[in-house]
Amino acid sequence: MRFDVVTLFPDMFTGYLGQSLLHKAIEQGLVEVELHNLRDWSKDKHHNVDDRPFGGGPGMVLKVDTIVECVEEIQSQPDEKPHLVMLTPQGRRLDQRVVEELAESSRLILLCGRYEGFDQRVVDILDPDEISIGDFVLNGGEVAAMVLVDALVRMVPGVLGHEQSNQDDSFSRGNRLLEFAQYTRPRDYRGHRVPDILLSGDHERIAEWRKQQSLERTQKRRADLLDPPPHSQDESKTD
Ligand code: 6GU
Repeated sequence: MRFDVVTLFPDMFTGYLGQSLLHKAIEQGLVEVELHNLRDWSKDKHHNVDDRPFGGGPGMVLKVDTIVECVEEIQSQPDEKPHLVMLTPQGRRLDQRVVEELAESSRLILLCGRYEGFDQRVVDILDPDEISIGDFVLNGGEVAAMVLVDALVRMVPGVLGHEQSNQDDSFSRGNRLLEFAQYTRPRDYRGHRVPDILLSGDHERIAEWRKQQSLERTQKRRADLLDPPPHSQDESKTD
């Protein structure tokens, strides 16, 4: 899976890309991430990428020409046509279903916004898949893009090393339950003991107990997952 990330702050990604699971996936050639500094596509002598909004108002708007030309250049590479994603609070909300849908593309371009957002003509011309990671406001799309990359690389075969684990996770395909409680050694910490059943060696009863735990947790914390409203996000598709 290949990502082309368009951002004004490529350095925000380097720590994240250099660590742990993602670092390994990149080394193994399972994942490729190319960072593009939007400022490099600016044509004016001060390398400006933003300007004041027509009609007035606070903040700055990302200019249409820089972004369109940057994306067109990335799209002109001869491989498979990438799926273009724009990270914006105006987008459809990311959930595991959307992650699974996006994971079907082997190439994605991720556009990270800043300031008051993009000139509307970026959307009109490039028709990106606009994605938001939730109903709150971030300072820019970079952290949201990292969230998306993190969720997507888990879907790439070979990245996790133990494929069972992403099937078991809360929210994976068909599974809408929260995870059961996990324990490891010691068996007793300050009087907080590991439930006896987990030490019993009876795998059938353990599986039953875990299932029950998942259900109870979900009922208590996220009843909406058990009883989704009709015509919820699962049916809606915006593109
Ligand atoms: Cl993708 N961008 C920004 N700036 N804020 C957000 C977001 C994205 N998703 C939720 N809030």
